[in-house]
Amino acid sequence: MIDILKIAKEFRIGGIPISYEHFGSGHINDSYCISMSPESSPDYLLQRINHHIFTDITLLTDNILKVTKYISEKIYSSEAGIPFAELHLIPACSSGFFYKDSEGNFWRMYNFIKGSRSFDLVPGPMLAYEGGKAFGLFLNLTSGMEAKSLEETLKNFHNIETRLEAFRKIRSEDPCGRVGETVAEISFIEDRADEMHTILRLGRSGRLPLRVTHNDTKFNNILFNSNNKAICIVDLDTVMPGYSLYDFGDAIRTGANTAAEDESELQKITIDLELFSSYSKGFLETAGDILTHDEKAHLAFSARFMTFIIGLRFLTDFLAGDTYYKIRFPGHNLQRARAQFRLLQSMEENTDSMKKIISDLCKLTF
Ligand code: ADP
Ligand code: GN1
Ligand code: MG
Repeated sequence: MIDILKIAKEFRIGGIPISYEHFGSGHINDSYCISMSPESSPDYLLQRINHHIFTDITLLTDNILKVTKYISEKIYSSEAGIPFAELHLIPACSSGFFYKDSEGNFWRMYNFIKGSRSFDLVPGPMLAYEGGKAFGLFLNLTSGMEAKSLEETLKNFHNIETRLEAFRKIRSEDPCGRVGETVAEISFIEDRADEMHTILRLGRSGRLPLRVTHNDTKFNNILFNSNNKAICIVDLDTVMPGYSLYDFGDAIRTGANTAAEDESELQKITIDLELFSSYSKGFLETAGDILTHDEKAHLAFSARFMTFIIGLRFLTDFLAGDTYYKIRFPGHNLQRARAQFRLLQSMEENTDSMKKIISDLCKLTF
């Protein structure tokens, strides 16, 4: 049993940690909200970092320090009033901003954003709009940072070429004998594989600017206050050089879906055009000024792309024997992949409407 409160004391916190609660529904790290005594002391968010995935914790931490510092300076120096709460890492008592325990686990701590909550499913268009504004603002605020000033915490994270290569390798090796169950999903992937190189090709031909991007813009990585205003972007492990289209697309994948990411009843899964429109409106209000014509022209496609690549990763992990994502039951990754592919089909059926929504919002024809 890991003694969470003991680990919390390895950080420079005000007060005494007295209780904790397992927090969040992420697939990679483990998060705990730490409550303190006296009650007036602020709470903290303690996280065990998955070091099998993030193998260079120093590099990861340096990236997070750079980004949180940059955003905090913007928040404090802005006269216009940036509506974000400040997020920062808490120093470890020994040195640096993480702690390695005797079993080799890596831990870090953030200030807990008081009174905040996140949503796995978007409760309605107003929150989608707020979420869009928040991720757009994140992109806008970090647009002054040199993308290359950050390291790649996970190489080729959204690179479709390497993701397809990994998938095809596992498919041919079939280490767990699961390929037989996934024949339909495999042909679904291969039918779309070529088109899904669009963003990579645009990027390589210099038509997409490399930016500081978040790269994991799941809706539950936005914190909202009790008035349902978005006040913070969290989960900064994958903030690194990338394309804005990845951030927009991944947010739509979870932020405009009528069902959960792993919904088993596929008929419940569709792209909700009202949520799509609201998220896009918010995003373009805060990021529209910095985006290029090519970026805007591919926003609708990016939603299909990110849904495809995440479905591909779930299926690859299923075939590999569930080594990457946490699962709650056997077959969970296959169920997640099927849900993503159903969502992608719904997006394909609604491609014209999605494109029209974006071009109307941008007042441009693509
Ligand atoms: P994971 O990698 O597991 O998704 P996150 O960093 O996203 O981890 O944290 C999990 C959840 O914890 C988030 O979805 C959010 O609800 C909550 N959370 C994360 N950071 C904070 C914070 N600093 N203050 C309050 N809640 C937070
Ligand atoms: C993982 O940690 P979490 O749950 O926010 C994954 C994302 C996927 C997401 C799918 C580092 O994010 O890339 O989009 O699951 N993060 C990493 O739900 O692989
Ligand atoms: Mg998260």
